[in-house]
Amino acid sequence: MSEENDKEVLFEVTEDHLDTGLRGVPVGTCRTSFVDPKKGVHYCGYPVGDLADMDPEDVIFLLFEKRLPNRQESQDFRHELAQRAARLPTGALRVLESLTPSSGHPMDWLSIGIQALGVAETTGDIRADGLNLISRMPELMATIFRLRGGRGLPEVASEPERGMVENFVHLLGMDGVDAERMTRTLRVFLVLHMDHGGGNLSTFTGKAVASGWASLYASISSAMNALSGPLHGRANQSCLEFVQRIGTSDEAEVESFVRKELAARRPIYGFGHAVLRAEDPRAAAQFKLGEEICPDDENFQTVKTLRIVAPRVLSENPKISNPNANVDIASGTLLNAVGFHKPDYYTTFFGWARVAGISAQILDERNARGGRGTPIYRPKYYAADPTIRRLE
Ligand code: AMX
Repeated sequence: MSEENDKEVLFEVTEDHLDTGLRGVPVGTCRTSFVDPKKGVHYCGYPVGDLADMDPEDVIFLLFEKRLPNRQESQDFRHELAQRAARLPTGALRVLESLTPSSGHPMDWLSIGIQALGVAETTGDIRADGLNLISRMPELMATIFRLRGGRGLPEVASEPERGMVENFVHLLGMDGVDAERMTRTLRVFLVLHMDHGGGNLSTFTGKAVASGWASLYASISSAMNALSGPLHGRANQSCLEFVQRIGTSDEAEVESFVRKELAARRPIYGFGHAVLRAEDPRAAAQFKLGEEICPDDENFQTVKTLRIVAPRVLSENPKISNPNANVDIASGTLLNAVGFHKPDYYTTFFGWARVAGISAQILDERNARGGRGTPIYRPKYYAADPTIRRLE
């Protein structure tokens, strides 16, 4: 405790913290989730691994209400989401249809789609806007997948009462896939990716934009742009590409590949983390799911070997704070195994999941200070020239 004001000193900011992307500098509190460096992310106190097999709708309820629903509440909430899932407004569809199918990254489409929905549907009530957007995501996602693939708008009517993931798979209308396996994989993927504390770039960006009282849609669209970067959400796309380049599950060959990549100063995708200091429980949950849905898949065999080999090799470098598997190690492999063969779409699933967590966090910040909301974000920047700094 400092003697002056009886407040606990959480962190001493020194000059070394400047220009480090706010690394580790505390800036707020988060009610939806926290990340324990050893045990990973917890949603409202629940370790994420314990939630992995739950209905995504129940986990969304948890993030908004800070408790799990009982059976009746669960049914009511699913019904509420289904009611909110009116057909996408024509204006938003026209915006997406006007884009050239093969152009841009799918994350650009997602961000544009959310912004276009906001043009048509913003009410200004953050809770209602958040739940409306969450409920429209299955159709928005399926529309983006289909239009980009040159397959036109969904050919079947939206059936939101099926459940969010079930409706997405239904609207996607992909031939030759096992819809049950696809649904199972996406349900777990969504739950595992919904939230990760307040300071990750996309969440922080969404909340920063929202703090100026921008609309929920504008804030989430901004968050999706933040997520689209290769150092952030787009790493899950790189991971599968990396695994496919390895092309073997032989331990000695995988080790030799890892050593060559490190010698060439390239990252070992799927390993390391800015905050976690042990294997990410979200990685463990996906390995468990892989054993269930695709135990013989070649890429899955490779990531299983990588999980053994890479931490051993990365540990040789004392600079690497966490040599263990992160969330991205197996997600691309699983998505590919159930029929999503284009890695550039993987980050949109991450984005879909995060819409829930970021919306819930924006709502919490808007309700803070007795309803006045968290003040507009305004961190301090010093002049780069230290002589001017001294004059301040
Ligand atoms: N492969 C190669 N080098 C690695 C590494 C890895 N998996 N993990 C860490 N390092 C290197 C860093 O690049 C850094 O090198 P530098 O000093 O030359 O800049 C050094 O080890 C120390 O890094 P760190 O403090 O342990 O981690 P960080 O916070 O700087 O970086 C991360 C974290 C995730 C960017 C890094 O571990 C990495 O690049 N991993 C591979 C890419 C990946 O899987 N990304 C997905 C992360 C999960 C997510 O957020 N989606």
